[in-house]
Amino acid sequence: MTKPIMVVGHKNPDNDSICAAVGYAYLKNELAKRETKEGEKIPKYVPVRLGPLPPESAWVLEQNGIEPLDMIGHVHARVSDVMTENPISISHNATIMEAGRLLRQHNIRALVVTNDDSTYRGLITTRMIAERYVAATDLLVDNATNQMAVAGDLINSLGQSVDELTETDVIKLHKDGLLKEAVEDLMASELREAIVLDDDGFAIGIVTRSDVAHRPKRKVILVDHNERRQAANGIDEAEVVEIIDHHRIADVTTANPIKFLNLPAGSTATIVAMEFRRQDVELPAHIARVLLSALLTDTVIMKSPTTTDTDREIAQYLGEVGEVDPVEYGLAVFKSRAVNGDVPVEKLVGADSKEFQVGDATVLIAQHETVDLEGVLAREEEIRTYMKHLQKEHSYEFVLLMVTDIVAEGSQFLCEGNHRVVNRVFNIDCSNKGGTWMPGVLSRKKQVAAKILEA
Ligand SMILES: [Mn+2]
Repeated sequence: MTKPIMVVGHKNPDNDSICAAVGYAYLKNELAKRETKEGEKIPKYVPVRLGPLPPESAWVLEQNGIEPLDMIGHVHARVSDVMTENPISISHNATIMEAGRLLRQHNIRALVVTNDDSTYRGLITTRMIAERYVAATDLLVDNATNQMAVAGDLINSLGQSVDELTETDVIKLHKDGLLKEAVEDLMASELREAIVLDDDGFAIGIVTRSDVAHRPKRKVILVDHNERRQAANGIDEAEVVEIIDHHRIADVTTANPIKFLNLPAGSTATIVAMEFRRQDVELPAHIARVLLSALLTDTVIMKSPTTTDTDREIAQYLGEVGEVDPVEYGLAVFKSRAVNGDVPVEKLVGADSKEFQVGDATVLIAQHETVDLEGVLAREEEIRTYMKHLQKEHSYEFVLLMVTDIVAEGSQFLCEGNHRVVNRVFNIDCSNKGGTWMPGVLSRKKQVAAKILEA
């Protein structure tokens, strides 16, 4: 079975990472249907996420009748990527003859032995049966007349119960387990097979040494990032087959040339929408609205200086196809974010936070967009305590939080840790109680991170 290709945004997903993944997976599935030759298997593209769904994304997906994306913990190869599903089984009460017949019939080397309630009990393999037969020669000793005794023993063995030969000391795996670890265990064991059990103790798969001889890689398409530290764990072991992004070119590497589409647009969703037009794929209204929502959150309803003419043109196009007014739709999307007072501080600071490497140091720049700046600042003490905790726990040089007021069009800077660089770059003292108001600063990427990285 060919495994689906995952379309995934960055860690700590924002609305663009979610919606660009949804939109691009839709586009790729349409293209796959168009381009796959008859008789060939159509590849499947599945949007996934690396963290909690932002509240506005949950709202957008629900409004447009799209199932929430599955969350994945990593892209390392898993046991389920190589296992043979639904292994052939035999009751522990069956005879060796019946086991032999099943093994021949299915041309396999191992059978799952089951208990009376069909749960897994052990394995019986061709090798165990062969060893049993070889053992019959023990009766030979030095007297030729004993050959009859050997033949008799062999005949008896056919009626012997499977139970007597069942190996119960078998490596047990979980389908979501890391393949790398399974391989190590399997190579160190005497048996050539390992069994995959579900939570109820039923055998759902079997993994043999030959299954793991060539390590399969999981295929992924990255959207809205091309930086390893923002990518799924295990990205170095996966096969990145495409990248669609609007961030600076960073450090994800590939073994082969790939489609790497990077444009200085306001959102990845903008680029995805352009791809629908370029490839001449019909854009349904609900996908248009999903993409529009991401364009609008990433560009703060086109107020952010990252907004390009292309974004404005695409927003209008998506509004027409999606039958909504872009600005009104944007306000509805922002309104769907939880009210400030309800947001736990971990989310307020952490939901949209990104790590950056500045020389030898790692810094964290977080952003919280709001329509109620006062409400957020009323929680300053709680927020700063949490920022200090984050800074210590991850040894960040500093943690900077931009509380962005999208109506007033500016950001309040709060900083913890060694914020010398922030002070110097912006000519402020951001450790002051209440923080520092930065009028016109809306974009973390262009107006904050870029300046700090250049400093
Ligand atoms: Mn983005």
